[in-house]
Order: sequence, then structure tokens, then C-alpha cells
Amino acid sequence: MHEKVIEGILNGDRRMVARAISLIENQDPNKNKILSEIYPHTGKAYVVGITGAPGAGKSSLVDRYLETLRKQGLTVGVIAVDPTSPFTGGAILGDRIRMQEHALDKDIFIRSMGTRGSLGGLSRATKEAVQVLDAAGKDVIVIETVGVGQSEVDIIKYADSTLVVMTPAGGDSVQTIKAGIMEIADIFIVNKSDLAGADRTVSEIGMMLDLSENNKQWRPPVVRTVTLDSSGIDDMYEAIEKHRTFLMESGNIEKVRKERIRRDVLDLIEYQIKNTVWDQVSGSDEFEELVNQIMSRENDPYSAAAQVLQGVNLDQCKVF
Ligand SMILES: Nc1nc2c(ncn2[C@@H]2O[C@H](COP(=O)(O)OP(=O)(O)O)[C@@H](O)[C@H]2O)c(=O)[nH]1
Ligand SMILES: [Mg+2]
Repeated sequence: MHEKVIEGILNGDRRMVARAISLIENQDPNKNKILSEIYPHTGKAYVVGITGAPGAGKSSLVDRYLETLRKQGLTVGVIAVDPTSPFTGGAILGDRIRMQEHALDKDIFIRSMGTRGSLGGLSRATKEAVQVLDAAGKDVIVIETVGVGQSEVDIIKYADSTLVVMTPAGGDSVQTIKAGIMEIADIFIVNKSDLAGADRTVSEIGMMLDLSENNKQWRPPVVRTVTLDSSGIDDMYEAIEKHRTFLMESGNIEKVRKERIRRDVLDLIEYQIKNTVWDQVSGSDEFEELVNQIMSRENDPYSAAAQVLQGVNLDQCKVF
């Protein structure tokens, strides 16, 4: 079965791409085999991450950005990650009329991913879905994610250029945005610049950047946009292109991608070992006995862990 999926992905067959992403979401036993086989065909797509508070206008921006990319003849994959949504298969973006128009375009693939299981699982699934779209030949892959927690920061680490979307002072003034989100920004977008307070938001971001230590090589530009009339969308596109050029010319892209690979391999190993350990240990009578011993202070968690570790058999630990 998985040969058909692999062939379909490499041919850019959207049904097979969709099938593969479902297998990823469902943690199908065949998914790692598929991802392994398609891996040699990845690494060509440029990945753009868009994050920000709910309602900041991320989907509207993606929508406009898609128009710009399509005018250039580029093919695009969009993954909208919303950990608060139990829906998958386009529910988040699909209710937006324009997005539906895009969804009919065969060179655009749009997929929403909600939570199935843990948030950690969501960031792994997103990364793997990006690999599928990459192998399917998409030139640009956009990840839209709600900027609320660590998991989103983890997801966005898979983007080559990260856009943080702010809006004119109101609910999400610059100070209230999580420090972690600020640090990952390669480009700041002040969307809804048609509303009052845009100047203030732009200057607040500027002041924050002045204080920041880590923009010696690249100072994130601040771009104003209004999705209602597309103003600033070309500037946003240019800013992404500029950042892409910077990454290529400075050699940073290689550094970043190498670091990503390092982490990916370690993550896979960690994940498999953890599952193996949990399968063997948790729920066993011996483990329950140890828990009781620790509870009554006849044993302690450290000695118990050392004891269990010696008995763990990693022979069954495999990736596929
Ligand atoms: N005034 C104004 N409203 C906007 C703009 N961009 C988006 N919106 C509105 O903001 C709301 C949230 O937009 P959406 O793209 O769904 O935000 P997301 O939750 O960040 O994806 C919608 O009602 C949009 O029509 C803008 O540039 N100006
Ligand atoms: Mg959205």
C-alpha cells in the first residue's frame, strides 16, 4: 500500500498527499517508511512560518500571499495548525471563501491540522506534513500557527523565514507578546494598519529591536499590511525574499538546516526509546510494586529509575 502513496507523493498527486498526511496524523505504522523513502526528494521547498495571536489576520495574510506567489507561477502548500481545533482537513481555512477558491487551484494544497493527542505530537506531525509537501514538489510551504505556547514555537522552528503578526495596540500590545515568540521573528508584520495605533505598534517593535542583542546580522524589518485592500502585501513578499537571500548568502541556511537535522534524528531516537520504555515498564506489576515502595519510602524514584533502566530491553526499539 505504501508504495502507491510514495509514488503519488512524488508525482504531486494531491489525493496521495492528503492520504499521507492522514497517515501521519494517525501515527500509522507505515508513515516512517514513507517519510524515509521520500526524504531524498525533500529540501527544495522554502518554508515560511506565520504566527501571531488569534484574529491578528494570519489566514487573511496567507490568503493574499498565495495570490502573490501564484502570480509568479509558484506552487504552494499551506498547513494551518490550530491546537485549539479538533478539526482536520481544511475546517479552519475552508470556511473562508477566498481560501476555498485557492483550494480549487491544483497547484495549491491547503490542510488544517488540529490536535490529536499531545501538542508535541502536533509539532512532529506538522514537520512531517511539510516533508510530504516538499517531496510533492511545492515551491513554497506556509505554516500558519496560533502564537500561544511552546508547541507553536517548536513548530515554527521548521520555517526558514518566520513572520510574527501584530496588530495596532489593543489586546496584543508588544509587551504582552511572549518573549519566545519575539525571538523567533525574522520579519514583523503590523497587520490591520488601517486601524488607529499602527504607528505606535511599529515604533514599539522598533524600540524592542533596538534593545535586542541578537539582530546584529539580520534586523527584522517591520512591515505594515492591510489585507482588506492588499496594501503592504508586496512589501511583505519582498521582505521574505530579502530574508531568504540573506540566509543563502550568509550561509546561515545551511547552519540552520543542519541543526534541524541534528535535532530531528535525536528526536526520533528519543521518541522511540521513550515508547519502548513506556511499553515495557508502565502498567507492569513490577513497576506498580516499585511505585508502592516509593510511596511508603522504602524506595526512592532515583534508585527505582536506575533499577528499571538496567532491565530495559532496547532490542525491540525500532523506527520502522
Ligand atoms: N481592519 C482590518 N481587519 C482585518 C485585516 N486583516 C484581517 N482582518 C480581519 O480580522 C479577522 C481575523 O482574521 P483572520 O485572518 O481569520 O485571523 P487569524 O485568526 O490570525 O488567522 C477577520 O474578521 C478579518 O476580516 C486588516 O488588514 N484590517
Ligand atoms: Mg487563521
